[in-house]
Amino acid sequence: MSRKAPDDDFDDTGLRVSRPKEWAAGVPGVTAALRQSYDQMGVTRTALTLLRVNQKQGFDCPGCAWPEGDRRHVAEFCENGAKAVAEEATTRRITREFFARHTVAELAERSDHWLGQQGRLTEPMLKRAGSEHYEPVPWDEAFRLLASELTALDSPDEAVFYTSGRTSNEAAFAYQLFVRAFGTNNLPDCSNMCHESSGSALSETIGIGKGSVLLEDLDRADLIFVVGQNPGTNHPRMLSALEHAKRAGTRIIAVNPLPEAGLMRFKNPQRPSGVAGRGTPLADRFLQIRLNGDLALFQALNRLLLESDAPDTVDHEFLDEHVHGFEAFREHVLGLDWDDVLEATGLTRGEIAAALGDVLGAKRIIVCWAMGLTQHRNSVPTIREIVNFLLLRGNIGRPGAGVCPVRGHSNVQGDRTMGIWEKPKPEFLDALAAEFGFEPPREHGLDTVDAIRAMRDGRAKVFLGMGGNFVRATPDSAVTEAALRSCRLTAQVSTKLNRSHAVTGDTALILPTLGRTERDEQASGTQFVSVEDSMGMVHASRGRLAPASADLLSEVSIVCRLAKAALPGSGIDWDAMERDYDVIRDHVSRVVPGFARYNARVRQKGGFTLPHAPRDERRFPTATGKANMTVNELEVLRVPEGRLLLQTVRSHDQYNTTIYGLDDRYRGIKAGRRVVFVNPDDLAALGVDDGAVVDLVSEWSDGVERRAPSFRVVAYPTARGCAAAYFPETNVLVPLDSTADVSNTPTSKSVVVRLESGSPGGAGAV
Ligand SMILES: Nc1nc2c(c(=O)[nH]1)N[C@H]1C(S)=C(S)[C@@H](COP(=O)(O)OP(=O)(O)OC[C@H]3O[C@@H](n4cnc5c(=O)[nH]c(N)nc54)[C@H](O)[C@@H]3O)O[C@H]1N2
Ligand SMILES: Nc1nc2c(c(=O)[nH]1)N[C@H]1C(S)=C(S)[C@@H](COP(=O)(O)OP(=O)(O)OC[C@H]3O[C@@H](n4cnc5c(=O)[nH]c(N)nc54)[C@H](O)[C@@H]3O)O[C@H]1N2
Ligand SMILES: [Mo]
Repeated sequence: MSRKAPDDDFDDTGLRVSRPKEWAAGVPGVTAALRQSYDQMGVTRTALTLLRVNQKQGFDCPGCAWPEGDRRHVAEFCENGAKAVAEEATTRRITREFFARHTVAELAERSDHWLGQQGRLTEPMLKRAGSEHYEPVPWDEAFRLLASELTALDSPDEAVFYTSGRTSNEAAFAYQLFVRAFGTNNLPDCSNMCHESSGSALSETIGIGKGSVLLEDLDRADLIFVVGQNPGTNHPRMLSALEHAKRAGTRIIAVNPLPEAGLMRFKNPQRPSGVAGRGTPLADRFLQIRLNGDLALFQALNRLLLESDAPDTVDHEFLDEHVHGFEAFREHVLGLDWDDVLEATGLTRGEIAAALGDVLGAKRIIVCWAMGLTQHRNSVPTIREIVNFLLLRGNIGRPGAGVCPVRGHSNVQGDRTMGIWEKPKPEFLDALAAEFGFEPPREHGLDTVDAIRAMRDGRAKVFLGMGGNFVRATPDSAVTEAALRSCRLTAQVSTKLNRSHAVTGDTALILPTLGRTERDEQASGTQFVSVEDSMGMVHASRGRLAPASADLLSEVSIVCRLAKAALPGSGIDWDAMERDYDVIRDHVSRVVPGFARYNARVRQKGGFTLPHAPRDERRFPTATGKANMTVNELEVLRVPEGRLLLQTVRSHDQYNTTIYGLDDRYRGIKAGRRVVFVNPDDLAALGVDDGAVVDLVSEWSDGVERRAPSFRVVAYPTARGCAAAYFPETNVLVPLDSTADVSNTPTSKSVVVRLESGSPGGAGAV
């Protein structure tokens, strides 16, 4: 099944490949960001806007969820944060004439890059059933239409309410309240594709699905593992924190199939030495692991720790007092097969022994991770094994130690805290019921993968997206697109145009909204919103720019007005919430634990930190009342002869499905995205030349052929047997049913592929 990909994705006539970089940031980083910002917003607006990023009276950077801490520089932004801001604060506009010029079908043929470059959406638009164009629609009519489609459903469970992680706490709380008052828990979110595996593993083992370290802990750690993460591109401000920690004496081990530039050396653009010198080497040790090898690595370290006769390798006092399941874990790990470990990791015993040396020399250890760990079938067991590793030496619940899942979207963690979750806890629903006087649905709702299945099978008929780009972020693009197209109505609350506006149900709505950078005026005055970062810090975000158009509504307004139209008798005062966001925060303070006096505390300098029982008091609110050690079976992921294990990653010039540009500077790619990185020895073994053009064909047990045509092969120092290519172009290769055990996250980092020679249609294995 070959699918024509959108036009200029294929236009890689200018594609140039050069040697990958060995360091990140520094002057090229800053100039690249400023060039992009000038292009999008002009010089004055650039200066005014970037000076407000992450400042105490400014707005929260929409780039990532890394915390700000107290070390804010005058210009606390990074290259990629600046690009995210420029993308939103652009002066380009999409008007009704644009939609009159382009049919919806034509927009569906355009690339993600082209769609994003058209500018900000400016007024609500409607595509009527049978029509080929979007046309302007007044807000009231849009809400009436959406409300009437929702209330006409046979059951509230036939509607799907998606959320992406840029939504503020205030909007998220109001949104989930509306959805539950409407009568369903169908609240899938981007987290289902992102850190769901972390949440699942951590809730079971330590009793809370969030990381247990604060920024200052990084400086206190003796050893930090950075596993399955590319911070140079995706969390650049984390590099400053790592550099700071290194100067305080911390060692760093990077675990990754790719020698990512940011993990190797860092030139801090905010210090003179970073501009001129060679920068700071970051990783003291680089373990070039095979994709999916991390469970084996940490299990091997655990076995070596248990067998070591060095003094105090295991913290028995901590285990006795706080941990359940040590004996079963011990027995299992001692039976670990070394051949399996070496095959799964691709590492030597010597490399693992050397890492053990670092571990034994460290009293305090932090493990950081991101998508390299969460998007595999065995992600939950892998993260559970990391928890075992930390518990063994008492490394949770004391300074300088702990788990650090590094979140993606800037408020993805806050959205969950506010109740955006298809599996809400009974205590949360009880509190909601008490506060608002209605009985919320108790049955769990659909997550992202199950929502696609439900739409595909006709069990869900209306889709509303609160931000994000559902069609493009999800796996199995052909299946997902068909699922969306079979809906009666699809509606998107968005700042920018994307493919989810072009792959629609019979009727479609675009509901344009304010971004983080913009002033939010309501009847009671100028509003601010709040967000929670990756480390559980909550703080205010104030937009200052004039809105991109006078006809935009805030996300809160959109939710409240829709709720009024759809639920006229709900008895909930939506007007009060819209008028003054303090009213929403007062509700939150009574419903969500940790938010007492929300309005007062969010106005304090720097905001406030949410409680975290394991971190604050070594208390583990799990089913056993203790931290749980677990038994995790190691199953080596064996790839058939002649096949490679493909991971789908981000380039340096994209934000998820938003493509800023066609370069991936650190990996040496210019002016093209259809590239596949393969180890030169694998190319030799497969008989494929560097620079050849191949189709990527994924192999999965359902026998369906999934093909991504025309990728240029780039010989690259990735681990043997592994390949990498960019998403979303490769989402077509990820089978919908290939998901992580327990968390149901698509396995975007382990897709078995073969390379076939030739371009679209491809012929013959090479
Ligand atoms: N500029 C920018 N910033 C972003 C984003 C963006 O797109 N652009 N996206 C945001 C979001 S939503 C998220 S979730 C984060 C994502 O942040 P990352 O997780 O850093 O993003 P990926 O590009 O998916 O990179 C995955 C990394 O894990 C490695 N890896 C893959 N598989 C394995 C494995 O099996 N084992 C190990 N040890 N390593 C592995 C890859 O080589 C790569 O370095 O970034 C956030 N920040
Ligand atoms: N193959 C593969 N697939 C993946 C991944 C992968 O690594 N590999 N990563 C997964 C991950 S980690 C994630 S988080 C998901 C991301 O999935 P999503 O969050 O759904 O996707 P984004 O690309 O971040 O969404 C971009 C759109 O959000 C809208 N937007 C931006 N800012 C705002 C705002 O302030 N308000 C509103 N209402 N809209 C806004 C814009 O219209 C923009 O086009 O993708 C997942 N998909
Ligand atoms: Mo993410």
